[in-house]
Amino acid sequence: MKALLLIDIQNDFVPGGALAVPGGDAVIPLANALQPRFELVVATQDWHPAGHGSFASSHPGRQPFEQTDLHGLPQTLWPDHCVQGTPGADFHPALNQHRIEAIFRKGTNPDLDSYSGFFDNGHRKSTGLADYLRGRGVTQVYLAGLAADYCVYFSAKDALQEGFEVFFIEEATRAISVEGYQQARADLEQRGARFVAANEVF
Ligand code: VGL
Ligand code: ZN
Repeated sequence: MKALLLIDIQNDFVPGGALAVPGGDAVIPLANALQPRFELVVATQDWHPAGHGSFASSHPGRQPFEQTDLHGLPQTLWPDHCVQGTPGADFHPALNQHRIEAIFRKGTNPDLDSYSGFFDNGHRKSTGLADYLRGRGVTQVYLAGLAADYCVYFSAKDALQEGFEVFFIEEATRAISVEGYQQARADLEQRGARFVAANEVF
């Protein structure tokens, strides 16, 4: 059984949003077209409290995209984004949500960031996504969404580690940084993820 995982297709990650991924809105028509091909569609949602530790604004004198240490973990500082209950945290209005059966929210702990839909960045706490998928009989996980080099990448890595077969639908993702994505892709290929074109899924 295969599941489609829609990662963080939220207003703040598309052009005009607080942490816009270049071309991020281009993933939406494909994400919609892919959904009917799957028996199970699940979404993740970046869902930070105001003042989250990953926000540059929480660190006086620091700027977005600088590196820091957050309670012992390396952390990129981001513009304030996906604050719980704000329009930026909503799914993009063009995303078809009718077939999404479950939504896993992440990044809720103010002291810890969470790129993956499965675990926080310290791998301390599970979101329950892996058990949910196993409970539904899923063995193959297909990934689409934003951003290819952060939340999609870390979700793919954890999915592999959790024993799922992983299919990365490259055209249905966009990256914050092209170089970052090249590294992410090489790492995922080496770990056994498969990169597939959308028309291989249809
Ligand atoms: C993301 C940076 C910070 C993502 C989330 O969804 O890729 N990136 N928070
Ligand atoms: Zn975030």
